[in-house]
Amino acid sequence: MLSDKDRIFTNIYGREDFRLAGARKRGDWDGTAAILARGRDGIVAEMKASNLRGRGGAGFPTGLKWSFMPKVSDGRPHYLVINGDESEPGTCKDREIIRHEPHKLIESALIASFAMGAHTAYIYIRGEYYNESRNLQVAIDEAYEAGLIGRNACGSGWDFDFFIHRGAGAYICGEETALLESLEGKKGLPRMKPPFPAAMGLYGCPTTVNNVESIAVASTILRRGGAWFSSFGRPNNVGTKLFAISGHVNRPCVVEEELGLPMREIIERHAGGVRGGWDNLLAVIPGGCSVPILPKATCDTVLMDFDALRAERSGLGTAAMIVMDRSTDVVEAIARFARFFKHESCGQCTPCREGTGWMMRVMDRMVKGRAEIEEIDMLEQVTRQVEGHTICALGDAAAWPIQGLIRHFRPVMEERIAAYKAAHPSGVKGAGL
Ligand code: L3W
Ligand code: SF4
Repeated sequence: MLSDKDRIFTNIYGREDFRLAGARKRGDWDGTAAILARGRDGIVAEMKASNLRGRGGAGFPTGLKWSFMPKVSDGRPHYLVINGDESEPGTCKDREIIRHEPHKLIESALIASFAMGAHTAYIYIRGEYYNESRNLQVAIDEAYEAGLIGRNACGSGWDFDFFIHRGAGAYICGEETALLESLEGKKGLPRMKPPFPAAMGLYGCPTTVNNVESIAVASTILRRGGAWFSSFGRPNNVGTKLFAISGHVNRPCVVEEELGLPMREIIERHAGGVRGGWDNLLAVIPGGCSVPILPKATCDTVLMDFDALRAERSGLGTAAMIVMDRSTDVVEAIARFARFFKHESCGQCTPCREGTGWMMRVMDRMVKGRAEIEEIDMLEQVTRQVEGHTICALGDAAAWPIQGLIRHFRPVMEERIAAYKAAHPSGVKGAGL
């Protein structure tokens, strides 16, 4: 359990002023020049020592990612790009940072950019986050006015500019290379990797793309030390983390906790427990709609971190916990995700473009039970054909929730098919794709 003194985002609920005066009271912009004076290598070393893993879904070590940026400039500018596209269903944590803690984000962006030799940072914000981007712009303007960013930021001798770019509503633009394309003014189509953005990113220049939360914790890590941050959680799964808890709980919320706590404890302590009590729980999707669902039996004991959830064949993802009680039609819930991924596929690669449509149509029939039992295995096989065979992770993300459904709720699907057959003894009507 995290105590208040160890919370990084002390204004996450917006109870205090988000502007510069309020931020300074909370400790932001305190000694920033001294942090910059530690030099690029010193900052990157501290971030590595913190063992922070990316908070956007993939969990890639942040300090290591920063170290990939070229040390010596070949004349191309370097860029930091902050991913605030936050479109993963269930995920609403970055929004709270942008609107209530914008100075923490701007200060951290300065430090991160300096550490990677970048004079410019862009934040790509989900288009619907209009009020959030307005708060952030207020904070950016204040920071320029106070000399904290801009020419000779914080008196450090480093020039630093920070720009907001608002997205236009495509989920795929949260994928880092699609985001870069969109930022360049093009259609948000993911690029093949490698080359990774550190070698060839925005406008073909060395770029680091980090999630909002990954960046926003940096100033506190640099102030309090990598060892402090890594003292929370378990080895390889350290630090504090924002969890977004939604669905059938008594008090949906975003809360900062340490990694590695039992899922049940987080839900009961912070979200007021499951509606109707823990025994009324059916399942939880622990990391946004891209990761496989977990049944109650697993939720009883599983820990909320990268490795524990991976061991259960799910994932931490964005740590957005979607809680479903026993009133949930779990087949319909996963079918809705299938519709979402079909809608959001950019259509660039065949397994995803065709596979998401195929999965959606079969899932729609599964909801009604209008299918053959053998089609459950066929559906599973289709997910395997999509997974790992696409340019970006959207294909995987479309496949995994269905795999989780079949793994844990196959009897529900079979019962539904049997019920439909019983109600339609003359045969399954309208089967087919
Ligand atoms: C240099 C190497 N850089 C990897 C970098 C790479 C990227 C990061 C992670 O997907 C996941 C996805 C969603 N040299 C490198 C290297 N990198 N190897 O490390 O890369 P990767 O490919 O493992 O993941 P990704 O493509 O960034 C992200 C999942 O997150 N997700 C949802 C995301 C939604 C949101 C949101 O709404 N905020 O984040 C949930 O699970 O499915 O698996 O930077 O360049 N050798
Ligand atoms: Fe586009 Fe899907 Fe291919 Fe990603 S996996 S590039 S979203 S078609």
